[in-house]
Amino acid sequence: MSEKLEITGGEAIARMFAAHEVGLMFGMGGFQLLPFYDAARRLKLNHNLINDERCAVFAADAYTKVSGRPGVCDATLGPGATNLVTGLAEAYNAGTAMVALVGDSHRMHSWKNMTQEARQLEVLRPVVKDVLRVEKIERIPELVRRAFAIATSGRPGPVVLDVPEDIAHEVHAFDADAFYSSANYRRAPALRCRPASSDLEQAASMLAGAARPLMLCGGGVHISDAADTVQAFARRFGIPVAHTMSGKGAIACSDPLNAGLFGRYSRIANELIAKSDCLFVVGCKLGEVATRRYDLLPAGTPIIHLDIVAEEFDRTATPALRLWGDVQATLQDLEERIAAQAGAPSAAREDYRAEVSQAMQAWRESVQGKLTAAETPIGMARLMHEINATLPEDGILVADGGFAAHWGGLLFDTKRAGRGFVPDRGFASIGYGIPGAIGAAAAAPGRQVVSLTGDGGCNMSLGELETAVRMGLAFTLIVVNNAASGYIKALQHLMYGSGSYQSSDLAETNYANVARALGCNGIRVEDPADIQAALQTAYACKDRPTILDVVVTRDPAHMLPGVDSRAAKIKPGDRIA
Ligand SMILES: Cc1ncc(C[n+]2csc(CCOP(=O)(O)OP(=O)(O)O)c2C)c(N)n1
Ligand SMILES: [Mg+2]
Repeated sequence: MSEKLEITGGEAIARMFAAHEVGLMFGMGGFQLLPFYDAARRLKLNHNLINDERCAVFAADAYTKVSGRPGVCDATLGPGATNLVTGLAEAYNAGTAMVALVGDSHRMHSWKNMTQEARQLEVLRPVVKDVLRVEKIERIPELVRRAFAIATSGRPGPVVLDVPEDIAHEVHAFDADAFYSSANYRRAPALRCRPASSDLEQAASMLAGAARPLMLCGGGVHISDAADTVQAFARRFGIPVAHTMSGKGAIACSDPLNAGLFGRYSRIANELIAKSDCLFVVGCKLGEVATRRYDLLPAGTPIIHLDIVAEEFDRTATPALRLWGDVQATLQDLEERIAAQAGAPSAAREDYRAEVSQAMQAWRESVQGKLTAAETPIGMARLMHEINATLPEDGILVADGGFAAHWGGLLFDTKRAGRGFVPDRGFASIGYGIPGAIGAAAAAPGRQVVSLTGDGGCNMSLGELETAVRMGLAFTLIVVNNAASGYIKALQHLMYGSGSYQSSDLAETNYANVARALGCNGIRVEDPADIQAALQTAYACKDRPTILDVVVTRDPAHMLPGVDSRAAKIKPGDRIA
């Protein structure tokens, strides 16, 4: 008979988290989960107080995206639980593996106006992959294992583990050997599946026979940890790679086969899509931004769609062929089949490859003036150019949900394959920049983490700078200071005309001063010639965040990376406003 452990439900949860080798946890306590917190202290788990539960989820989301390990966060019942909603919706839509522990009311008193009580599971249910409620204390090991299994399998996602107060506080004699985990479920993806053999054969012949194939990569490439595979595949067969914001890094942006961002904003990719004779959509849901409101993919061009979720097929485009499988496993199989059918057809595409890298070169030359502009206020293109010039190969750029992500998606250049760009495109909430930087920096000690946020997004999560200081995390937060809810102001400018702005101005704020008051370094940058030195100072700091308050244009006619297709027609030359 196995040894018995007489412990609380809260401690059993903590022991199961330890068994899953969870790294960092973020949360805010309440009475219900106190036994879990006490066990986390005694077991020396890396648990950190966050100031807003939404930010706990954002931090866990970035942690997962950078580390590949499922993020863990927790909240108390009621307002703690409901504060999780926006973050969980992000993780759900983005396919981020995560377990969210949530306290709930004592079952002896539920629905008697218990303090903070709400129908929280009904609120959380639509924004998570699954909700597991613990009704029997002895089932804690089984249900925590189940939570990690669901979170890391198929398309990964967040799972809520709901624990009533009486379960968390009760003591039970557990079998000591109940506290184990399966190695598969400690990382995502837990398992890899492949399309049918006949579908792989057909895909191989379609790709081998195409003169101008083009890969359109989404965030699924990174969820599958498949960037190196995509890059090797593209190089072997001479297939250019365009990407969404989440898919940036599917291939190094510096690679000659990189065609850059496609969709609402694009360098050369949208033109390549128009001329392609076979589009290979890889781990991409083909949503609104990727398809420029569903008008980007030409009706007659055959599409091969590869995704782990079969329900994504035929949602916004009708593929000629559906490949239902994991990106990494499928590309590996496909590589063998194409090679077997056609040898290495990359030589036949020499002209096509040269055309793509020449088009990218021509694009660079056409925007060179913007990239190196000495104007003040500072141009966004110049700022992005300086980030590209200074961030090391293994650096990470986090981007907030506003147009920071669009500018970053369009102009940031990763120097190697992999998730070097971490935007929150699942839900595109503003307020991700600071908690995203916390999660990324905690997941990647020793790597430079830069986060690009608007002033509005910064205001939303400012309290988490205290969290970062307390944790001793070093990252660079660039506040794009335009004293405005800029994206909104720019759209108002486009749609209603100059001067027709409503509720889109922010107060002039010096974020360098704000940062210093919170114990961070703060540097205000008004002259583009000072950006590099400020970035180097920030990179050199190893024990706290450095905030660069970068003063950019207040002119709403010049805020967007291009003309937003929802508000006006895109004209040639509009790519960088
Ligand atoms: C939670 C949330 N509310 C509203 C929006 C709509 N929105 C998109 S961009 C934007 C402007 C945000 O301002 P700021 O963070 O300063 O970025 P800027 O566009 O000025 O660079 C807003 C409000 C959103 N994305 N998320
Ligand atoms: Mg702003």
